[in-house]
Amino acid sequence: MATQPPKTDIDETRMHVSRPKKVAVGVPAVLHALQIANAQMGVKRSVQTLLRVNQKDGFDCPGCAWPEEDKRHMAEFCENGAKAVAEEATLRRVGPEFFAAHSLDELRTHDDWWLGQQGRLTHPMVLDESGTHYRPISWDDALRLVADELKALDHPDEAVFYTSGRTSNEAAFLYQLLVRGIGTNNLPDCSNMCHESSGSALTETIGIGKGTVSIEDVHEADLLIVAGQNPGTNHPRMLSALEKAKQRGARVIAVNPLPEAGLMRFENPQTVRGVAFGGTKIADRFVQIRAGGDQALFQAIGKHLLEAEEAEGGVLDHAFIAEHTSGFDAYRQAMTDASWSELVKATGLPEKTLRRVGEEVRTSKATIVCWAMGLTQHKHSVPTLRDVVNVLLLQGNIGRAGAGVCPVRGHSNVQGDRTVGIYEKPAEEFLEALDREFSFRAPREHGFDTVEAIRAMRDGRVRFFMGMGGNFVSATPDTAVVEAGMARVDLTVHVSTKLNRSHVVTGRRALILPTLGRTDRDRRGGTEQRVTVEDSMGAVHASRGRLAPPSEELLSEVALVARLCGLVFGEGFSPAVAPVSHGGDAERGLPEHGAIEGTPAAPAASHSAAADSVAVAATEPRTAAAERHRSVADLVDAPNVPRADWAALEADYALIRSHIEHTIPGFEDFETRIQKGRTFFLPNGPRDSRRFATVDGKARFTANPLEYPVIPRGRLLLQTLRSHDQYNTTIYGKDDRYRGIHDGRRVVLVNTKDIQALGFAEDEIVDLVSEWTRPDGTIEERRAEEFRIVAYNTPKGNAAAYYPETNVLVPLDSVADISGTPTSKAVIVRLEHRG
Ligand SMILES: Nc1nc2c(c(=O)[nH]1)N[C@H]1C(S)=C(S)[C@@H](COP(=O)(O)OP(=O)(O)OC[C@H]3O[C@@H](n4cnc5c(=O)[nH]c(N)nc54)[C@H](O)[C@@H]3O)O[C@H]1N2
Ligand SMILES: Nc1nc2c(c(=O)[nH]1)N[C@H]1C(S)=C(S)[C@@H](COP(=O)(O)OP(=O)(O)OC[C@H]3O[C@@H](n4cnc5c(=O)[nH]c(N)nc54)[C@H](O)[C@@H]3O)O[C@H]1N2
Ligand SMILES: [Mo]
Repeated sequence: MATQPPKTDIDETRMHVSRPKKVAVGVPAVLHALQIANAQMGVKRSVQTLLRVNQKDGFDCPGCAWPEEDKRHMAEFCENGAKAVAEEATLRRVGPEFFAAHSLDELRTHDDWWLGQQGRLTHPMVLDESGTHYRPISWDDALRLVADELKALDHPDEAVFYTSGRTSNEAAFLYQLLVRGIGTNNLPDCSNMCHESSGSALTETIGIGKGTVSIEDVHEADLLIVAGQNPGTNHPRMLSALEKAKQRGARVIAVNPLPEAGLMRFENPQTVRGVAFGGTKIADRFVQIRAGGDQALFQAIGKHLLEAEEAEGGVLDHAFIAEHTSGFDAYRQAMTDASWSELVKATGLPEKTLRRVGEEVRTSKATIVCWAMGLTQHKHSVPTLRDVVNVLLLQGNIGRAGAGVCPVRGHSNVQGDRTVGIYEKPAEEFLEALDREFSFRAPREHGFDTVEAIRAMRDGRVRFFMGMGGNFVSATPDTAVVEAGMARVDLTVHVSTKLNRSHVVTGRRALILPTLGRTDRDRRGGTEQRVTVEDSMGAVHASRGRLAPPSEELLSEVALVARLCGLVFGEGFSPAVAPVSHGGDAERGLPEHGAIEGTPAAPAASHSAAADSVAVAATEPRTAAAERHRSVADLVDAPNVPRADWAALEADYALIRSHIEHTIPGFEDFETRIQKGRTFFLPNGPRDSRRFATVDGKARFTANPLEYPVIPRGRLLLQTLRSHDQYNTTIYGKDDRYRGIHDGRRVVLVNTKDIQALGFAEDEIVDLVSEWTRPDGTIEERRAEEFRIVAYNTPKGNAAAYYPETNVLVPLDSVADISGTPTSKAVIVRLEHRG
């Protein structure tokens, strides 16, 4: 199936540009959010819903993963949280009549904005082979179709199960159990495209793939470096925390190629000060770095600190370095050898500026580094983040108040999903705990991450694809390759709340399974169920939707997966059934609960084993590999399937939480600890007690060769980023207010000098052509048509355009070393005049 790229449903001819904003949020933001909310759900439902966001016993905001403040405001919502809620709580509906009226061919011509605007999905729908339209199907038949397809596979690895980070802990835990019960670890997730580089670098250097700070630490920090992140748009509530820190005297340094509005000045709509006095200046220093120059910046800081120590002493935390770290000498040597001229070239910043930043770090009593996609989506992201850790270790800035690493997560439960087992490279300890709890043997061989899954689809090695949320087709790199790969799959299944491109670019047959969202009331087994989520700082709390669901037809994600488990693994099993022999796990000595930490990479890894079994792909025992060379039908007939009372789990999610409690350390007394809207923290070795579960039990300094992008003459380095009116592939509207872009998205932001030097004109409509140099030296080209050039304040050589329109330009094989994350912030492009 050759699909055409969708036409733009936005009238780009109305596009206009104004001066970028210097202030973020404030009253206009609240009004804009309310307008969108009212249009989607009417005034009454808007008020009802928005008052419940992030309140105790309310629902967790489906916006971002930034934690709640302890004392919640009556209306603790931000503009973009409100938009996320409105998008889900909309009163618009997409039912069988919609699909009867719109053929698949027609739907394919629409973009994700138009598709999303149609409303909430209400009925399970099926697309038959060669069908022109989706038609309704009963839940029983739909789930039977999935189960039969799974049982018919020749090998479990022919199935791929994607997860996006909105899925609750309960649903995610059952889902990974379904997948491992079938016999594969093919569990790619959105994290593979997002913070995977953070997980890789942190697990290896500090022994946990998560951040080490709490919200109180942010308030107490002396210096906060916010690098590669646009919180004014993507984590607006973070601005309140930064504001609070500043009121206590903290300094903030923004490191970014773009002067993002939220980082410059922030009006807090929840305080009188914000509204009346023109807001708080957030960044005391704006470091306008060349994209990809961050490793050099952190090396420069490290070099400066070491030089200052040499000159006058008193800079380093010698006791911490001696007691808790390894590798210091090699790192010091590498920084001695680093050349200032190279660091200047890589960052595009004068040595004086680099030293000033170094001085800020030197004089800070407690430093936190926050980051997001600007640091994780580069080829050298993992070494960049190792160098971030190096700088913090020098002054003992990990595991004490007001200091630490703070990777700011994206999706509201992406971190929780990892904790409960959504990971293609699970730790042995986690699998052993699963084996024991569910009386089966989980597969040991590692599965596909997102990019590997696409390669397998492209090569015809995938027959079944299931997406638990998300929009795989639009969110992944190299859209043309993904679309062709999807078309080769026998059955594609999407569990979704809203229509998106993944429903219209499908396998030979396709299912849409509509589901409840965070805001929807979830009644099962006669009671209202709640689910749990984990925020970016490792705090777990319950979330309970309150709105009448869009249709009586909807199953929750939990119910849907529980029923699939029942169908695939056979009904009638109950926990009382005598466990089958599964290789003497008892003798192998499972880890003690509570004695170990959960990390997203190693949900149940012991101290000594975490790093080698997680950060580095462990080789699997041959016996396990041999075991896998059985068809799924064999596996299901044989006793090696997880055992649980699936119907009971569907009727009472507390039973799922009890399984989580038994398998994943840190969830003791799970049920009691989430009562009454309470939050609890998962164990975090570095933060709690400076314990580092690395290969040598120390926080590890690393010596990393300097890397940075080299931009060929006449080319630009394109970063693909989010506008203010979108949530990933969900497009709320056509404006990027803070950057001054209105009524359009097909823009490319370019430095004025580059526009001239390259022979183009402002406002000219151009094509973007990406150039990817294959390992053999030949160049591959990819094209995205019709983008308007906007002159913008970005370093020379750097450009920016929105995702997902530009995903066609990101080559599948252009991934970060070690983490495999697509390099969405570093695409070499040239501009081309049109005809
Ligand atoms: N409203 C809203 N909220 C969201 C999302 C959304 O789409 N909309 N998405 C959610 C998700 S899944 C995620 S992961 C987060 C994403 O949150 P962000 O990471 O803030 O998202 P991006 O738009 O990708 O912005 C990347 C930022 O990094 C900067 N940058 C790019 N390259 C470099 C570089 O090389 N160095 C430095 N120092 N900076 C660089 C860009 O200029 C930009 O400011 O937000 C989450 N929250
Ligand atoms: N070029 C480029 N590509 C990128 C990025 C980039 O910066 N540049 N960023 C990457 C990042 S950080 C991420 S996280 C990924 C995001 O990738 P995804 O998570 O796959 O994409 P989303 O757009 O967040 O998914 C939106 C869809 O999720 C469904 N949905 C929403 N809520 C729910 C729910 O509660 N349950 C279920 N079952 N479905 C729901 C809706 O149907 C909606 O259409 O994209 C990545 N891709
Ligand atoms: Mo993300």
